[in-house]
Amino acid sequence: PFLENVVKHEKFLSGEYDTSFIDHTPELFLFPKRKDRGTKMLAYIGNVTVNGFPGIDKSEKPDFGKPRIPKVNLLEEPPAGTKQILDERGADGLKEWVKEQDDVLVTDTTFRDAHQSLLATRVRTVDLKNIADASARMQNDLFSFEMWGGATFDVAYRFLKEDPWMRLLTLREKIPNVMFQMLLRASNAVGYKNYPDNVIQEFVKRSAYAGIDVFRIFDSLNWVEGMETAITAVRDSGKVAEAAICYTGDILDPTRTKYDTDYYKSLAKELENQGAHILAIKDMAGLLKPEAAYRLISELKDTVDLPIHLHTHDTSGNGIFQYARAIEAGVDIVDTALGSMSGLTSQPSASSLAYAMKGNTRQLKLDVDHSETLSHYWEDVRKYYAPFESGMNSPHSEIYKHEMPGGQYSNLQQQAKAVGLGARWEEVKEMYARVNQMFGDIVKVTPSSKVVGDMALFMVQNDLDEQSVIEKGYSIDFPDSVIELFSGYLGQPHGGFPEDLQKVILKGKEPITVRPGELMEPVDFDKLKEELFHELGRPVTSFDALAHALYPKVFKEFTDTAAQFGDVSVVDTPTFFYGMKLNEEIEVEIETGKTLILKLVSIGEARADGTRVLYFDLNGQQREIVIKDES
Ligand code: 3PY
Ligand code: ZN
Repeated sequence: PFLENVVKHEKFLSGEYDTSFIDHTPELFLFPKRKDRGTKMLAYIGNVTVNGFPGIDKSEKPDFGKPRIPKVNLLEEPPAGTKQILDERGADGLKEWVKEQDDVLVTDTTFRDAHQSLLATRVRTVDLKNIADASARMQNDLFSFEMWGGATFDVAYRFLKEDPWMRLLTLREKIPNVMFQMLLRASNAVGYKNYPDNVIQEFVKRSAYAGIDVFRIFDSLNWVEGMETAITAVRDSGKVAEAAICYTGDILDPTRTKYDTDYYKSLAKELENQGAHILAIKDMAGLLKPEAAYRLISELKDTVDLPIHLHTHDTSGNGIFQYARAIEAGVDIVDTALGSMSGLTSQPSASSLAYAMKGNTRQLKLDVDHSETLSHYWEDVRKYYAPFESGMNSPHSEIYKHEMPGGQYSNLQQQAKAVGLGARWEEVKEMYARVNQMFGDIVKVTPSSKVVGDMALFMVQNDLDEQSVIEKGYSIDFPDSVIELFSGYLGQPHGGFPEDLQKVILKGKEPITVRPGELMEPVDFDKLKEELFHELGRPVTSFDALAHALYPKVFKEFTDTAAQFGDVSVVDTPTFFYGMKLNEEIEVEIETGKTLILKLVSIGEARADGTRVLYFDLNGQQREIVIKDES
């Protein structure tokens, strides 16, 4: 436990320690109460075996077989890649290097947006870790792995009961050669509301330190003022500030004048002036039609002197066509996913795009054979997450009408099910488009998209339409997120809020028009750590304090689960979701070199008090675990 405390200590992790570290760090001698990790693990497994996993219909554990992990030589270091270029030349040097490339560079989103968009963000660290050695060696020519941020942070704590910082540290250790990229929601960090400036600064500093190289920063209303703090913090940390324009509307439609090419050009110029190293076009819903991509990228190339990184979602099925036209127009970097995790609400397939570009002057910087081999692993692993699939199995051109971000589709569908609207999903989607118009046609991306989604669910549930919202508005208790948006707490939309709607939502309260961060008290991190230290009875890292500052309730629930069940991130995914079958034997590596061998021997009858006794073999010794049967 002492060594564990040392390696987990933030001074040790940050490299800010010297020979007096041990003498001056008394908390290193604070050992957690002697916990029996084996018993806690059995309690977790016993509980899922008897009661199932939330959100998954309880069923016998399917037989998934072993996923295909390509063999690589671990004795050989992964070949040098973009991470080394960044470390040697700095962010400006990296930017120049990108500009010099003739090939189209590729970001692989399999570790983040692909599963956020296809599998409700549920992919667990253990499944990323198991393929990381191979990915480092077989995808060494990527521009970056997008592997963190967006919804992954919150979902890790909330649903997977694992620590996202550990995900970052674990993958960084295994993939030292390719840049790591995250999605940062500017002043909303990885949350759904604005935070005080010092939370954003601290978050960027710690993420950079823990392994993030490229920060894609966007504001959910394209409000540049809301992006300044984050861009500056990234620049100060020496990392790559990739400032994003969120694409909405349709520049090809002369009747949709609100978001025209000039609007995007002036945004791009502002972001360049803010100090962006790279400009991202974030087509979060996949609305950028191929010809629009060609025109937009061509115009932006003439407007700014920055590399351009294009991100889309393939919901309409037009993703490859879009990228091909963008490549002709000179785009520098595109986002793709490995074949088996691509398409539909996810990114276009890397290998399909590479084949589609054969014979063109510009080629993708990508090893197609390696991508295909790695795709087999994800084909196998994706099956574990089948209960979180959205059910969409063909391209949906209706996306051009409802404009729902790919990353939101499967998540909002889960939300709809949770409030009993699963069967009315078609109505919810249609209402989503109507709410957008009601809100004045806003940019829809987290968190503004979540507000539109919340309002759509609310209106379907309460049988409301545009007219009744205005007429009965004063007596309606609007969802909190809607009140926050219209109060100005997510920033200012292009063109302002519709006034009549704002009045009924705010019911006399004055909205703000300044940057919300200006009005918020900074978080006192030292005090917070001290409080958490007493509450949790264990050493508290800056990572913990940040998680608490972002989502106090979710973090508290996470620490409660960890106290009850230990670190559940180490258990394999089928067991995590389904528990164990009778007489099944599994192995769980609870730390490097320390493995538990578990067998479920029998499950007792339910007793009068509603409990059951489960008998396990744990490393050859019999253990009894009492589980409350919730059925
Ligand atoms: C996120 O913010 O999580 C997104 O993926 C937005 O597209
Ligand atoms: Zn996306």
